[in-house]
Amino acid sequence: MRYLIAMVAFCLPIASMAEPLFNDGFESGSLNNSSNGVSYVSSKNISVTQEKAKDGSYAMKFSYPAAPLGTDSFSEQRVKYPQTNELWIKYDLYIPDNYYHRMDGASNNKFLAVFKTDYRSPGFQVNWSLQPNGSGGSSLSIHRYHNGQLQRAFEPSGGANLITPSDRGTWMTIMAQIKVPSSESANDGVMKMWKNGVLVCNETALNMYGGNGENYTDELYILGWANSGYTEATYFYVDNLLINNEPFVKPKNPTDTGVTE
Ligand SMILES: [Ca+2]
Repeated sequence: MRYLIAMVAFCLPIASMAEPLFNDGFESGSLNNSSNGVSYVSSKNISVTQEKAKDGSYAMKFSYPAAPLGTDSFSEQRVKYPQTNELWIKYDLYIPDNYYHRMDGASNNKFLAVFKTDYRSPGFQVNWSLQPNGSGGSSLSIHRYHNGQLQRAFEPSGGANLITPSDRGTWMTIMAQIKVPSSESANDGVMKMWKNGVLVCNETALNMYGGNGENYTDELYILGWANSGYTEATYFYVDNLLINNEPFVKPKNPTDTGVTE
């Protein structure tokens, strides 16, 4: 009997692949891809290029022009999607071989923002930012609003070394889960992030209520404003962008996290 159970378990699929709402490897050579109500809506210093790709021939390029000390740089891609309380995003990110996060006054740089369209307050709005670590690399920090009030930013446990010298000139896989809190008084908002399958942010008790009628998300942007600016022109690439409103791999039972990396 035990043997039979083992055989049955062996034959069952470990996990079923959920077809995501959106899956773009940029092989069309453009940002015209759209599916299930997900599409690109605003680009700043963005192109689709064959200069680098994680897979295939094309990837999305983020171009930050060189900026003298005291000035900022900007490159950002926005994506809109149907209104949801929970968002999953996954992408491969190429860290430039000349990546150097300088300290220059306000030096926090946007990394990934998730919000309710029109990016105002009140309205659901959270982001992960990068803080300079003093040696050219970057740590993570969490920013969020609760009912229109900006909350104290902090570094999540595990987020100290998101980008290190050894990441320069390499691809990393970023995955994130964002879940809005269930009510104004509930501290159950979720912001999780994985780098190469390792949790670098595991916040599951956040107050980040969007406001009455505003407690959902329907837009995000990747990278964005760099308050530090970059001394040299700095180019990131993104490939294999996946967006969904549930885990990318459905768990085989409710106790699994749905994360198999
Ligand atoms: Ca590609």
